[in-house]
Amino acid sequence: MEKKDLRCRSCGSKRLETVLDLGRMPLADALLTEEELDLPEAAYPLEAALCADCSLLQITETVPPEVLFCRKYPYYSSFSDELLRHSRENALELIASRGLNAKSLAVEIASNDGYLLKNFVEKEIPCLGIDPAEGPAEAAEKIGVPTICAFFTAEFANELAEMGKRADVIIANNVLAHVADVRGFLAGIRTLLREDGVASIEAPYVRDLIDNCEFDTIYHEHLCYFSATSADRLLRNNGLYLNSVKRIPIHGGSLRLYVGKKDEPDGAVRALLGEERDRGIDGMNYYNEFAAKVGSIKSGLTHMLSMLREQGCRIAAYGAAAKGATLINYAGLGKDLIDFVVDRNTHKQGRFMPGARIPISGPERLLLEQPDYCLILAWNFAEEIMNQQEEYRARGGKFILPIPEWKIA
Ligand code: JHZ
Repeated sequence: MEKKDLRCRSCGSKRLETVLDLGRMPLADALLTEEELDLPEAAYPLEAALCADCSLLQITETVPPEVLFCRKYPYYSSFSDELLRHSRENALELIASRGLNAKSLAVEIASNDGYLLKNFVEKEIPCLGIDPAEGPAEAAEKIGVPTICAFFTAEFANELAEMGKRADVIIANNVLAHVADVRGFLAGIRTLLREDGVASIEAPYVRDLIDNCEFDTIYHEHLCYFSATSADRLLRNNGLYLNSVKRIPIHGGSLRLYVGKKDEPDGAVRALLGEERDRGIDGMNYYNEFAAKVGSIKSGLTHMLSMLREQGCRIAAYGAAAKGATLINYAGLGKDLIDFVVDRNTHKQGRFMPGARIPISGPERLLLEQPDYCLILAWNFAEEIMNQQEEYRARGGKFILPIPEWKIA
């Protein structure tokens, strides 16, 4: 059904069809302080819709970016060893393949706490991070990663270009999908990128989202959910080209898009576009069963946790992740079912999950209290988490994975 006044974020079409409606949800990273527990909490509609013209899956609500990403943004990339490893490989591959040296410039948009650019600093390759979140940007500066605390926009790119800056490589991981003015963002990349430069862009892959029912990765920060097809169309319409692509496992399955100013697609791009065409990823049929599957994850999970509770079990959760906020709030998992959440990120500890208001502690609490079960909300890092928590398991603790359907790990 056509949605009044709503237009596709990529192509401007009005033909948006609802794929999943999660109702009103709090902001996933708006972790509460103790004082805020007495105050009302904002909630916004969270609905994903498919564009019948360019096939981009997107949410319909746009929360102002200043509300989402600036003050008190609690996400710091460096708390996952796996992400650090992944990012180092990303950096080293770009350095080698592009022959970067002391005369080059690498720019990262959404550079967070310097988790990736520190590899360029180590190799003495000039780099610049850009990130609007004050805390993470300060942390990056502290470890020697030059960082400007700002949103990356077309205007901002013009200012950098006027200062004589041109990038050989632009890295934009987990940010394209977050940007409301996506066309301005891409115009900025065009301005800043050298003629023969490459932009390396990572974004969660909509195919993994649908096939593995990763519905909890839908939250207000994530405006778009890309396929190679929808990304290719968006880029082309903005004077940039998808020239190579990789499927990568990070964050439950992502795409790494290699983008340039000339139209030179390689075999990997042609193959993936072909696969997506064969699967019908640009049509509503691909998304038809998704909402029903999400509904059954919700009922299965709440039923199982309620049964455990009735048996007198203590249940905790691991990972105060943004996706965790979607999962617990959509499934209605409150303090009555989950006693506490643990997270290594010290900026999240002492705060409370939005909506459900479950307290967040350091991971040591698992061994101190030894709950019978621990639901892994950051399931994308399940292996890393379970390896760290061998002692909890050795003492009889059990991990539960919530998706694509709950299982005891
Ligand atoms: P994590 C993030 O989403 C951030 P989130 C952002 N919203 C985005 O776009 C996506 O990624 C792609 C903790 N942890 O990264 C750290 C431990 O405590 O899966 C994090 O708080 N111990 C911008 O927030 C959380 O879990 C560990 O051993 O959904 C993981 O959050 C590990 C590995 C992680 O994503």
